[in-house]
Amino acid sequence: MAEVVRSSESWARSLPSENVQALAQELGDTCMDIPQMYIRPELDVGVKAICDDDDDDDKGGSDDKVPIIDMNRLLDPNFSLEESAKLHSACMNWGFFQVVNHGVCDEVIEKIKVDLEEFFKLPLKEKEVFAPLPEVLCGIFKDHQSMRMNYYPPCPKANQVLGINPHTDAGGLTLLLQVRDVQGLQIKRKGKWLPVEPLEHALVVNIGDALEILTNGAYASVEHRVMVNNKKERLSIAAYHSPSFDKIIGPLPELVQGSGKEYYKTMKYEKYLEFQFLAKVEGKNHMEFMKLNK
Ligand SMILES: O=C(O)CCC(=O)C(=O)O
Repeated sequence: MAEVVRSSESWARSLPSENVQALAQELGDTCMDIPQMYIRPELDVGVKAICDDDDDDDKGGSDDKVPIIDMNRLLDPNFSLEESAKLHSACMNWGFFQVVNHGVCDEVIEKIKVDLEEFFKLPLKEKEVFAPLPEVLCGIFKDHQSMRMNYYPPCPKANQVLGINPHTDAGGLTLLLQVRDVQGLQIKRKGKWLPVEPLEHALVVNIGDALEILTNGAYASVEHRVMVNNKKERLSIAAYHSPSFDKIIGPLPELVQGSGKEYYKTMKYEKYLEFQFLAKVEGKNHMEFMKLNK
């Protein structure tokens, strides 16, 4: 149930919700008549809604925390080996990590957050002006960087709706800024959904399908979804770094050497996106067609 302002393809499929912010305002605090398309009955079973007044009981121990990578340590000769190993392990075993001391100064991060909040306060008509941007941006962003701004309204029936369905990102790397201290992003780990706690000034990074394919499966693109909060609105901004459409993606020969096996097909990224787009959105199922059973 996210309102999404995107600058490129909508591979992280959210529900068709062009003006969910307006809808939420219309429904008011009680949200009694949430349209059926937003209700996910399966969520009622065994999934806890994210409540603003939750205590910390559910946050899990340090084993259940998404790894934090410190760029200062990565660049410091005294610590770089240790931190690189941590990064490598995060990419292999988690597919997600949070980066701190990344070099983007706090003022810039704060400004982005304020701008995003201001943006979502604009009347719908003004926001819509940004809708035709995709084509324009596609031409400009030759290397296929794209951006998406997400708005998740609060919903008292938070255990019945999803902000974004379980999915993986199609591209290489995604960088995400969680605006405000509102938890919502969850990753699938060992069969369970694990929250990615917002960390001040940190950027969340995750591996996309293209990188999993290029690394012959060494690095994993991990299923994630977004829950809405029962009281607070949540905002996020994601920057996707993806191959150009005409680039060929397949296991890199250097990375195949070790196992001697290619675990994924090789094809144009554009073709991959076509398959991905047509596949039924169910977490990571769409990757099956890319796998080679050797
Ligand atoms: O809003 C978030 O935290 C995550 C958004 C997301 O998964 C996406 O844009 O692909």
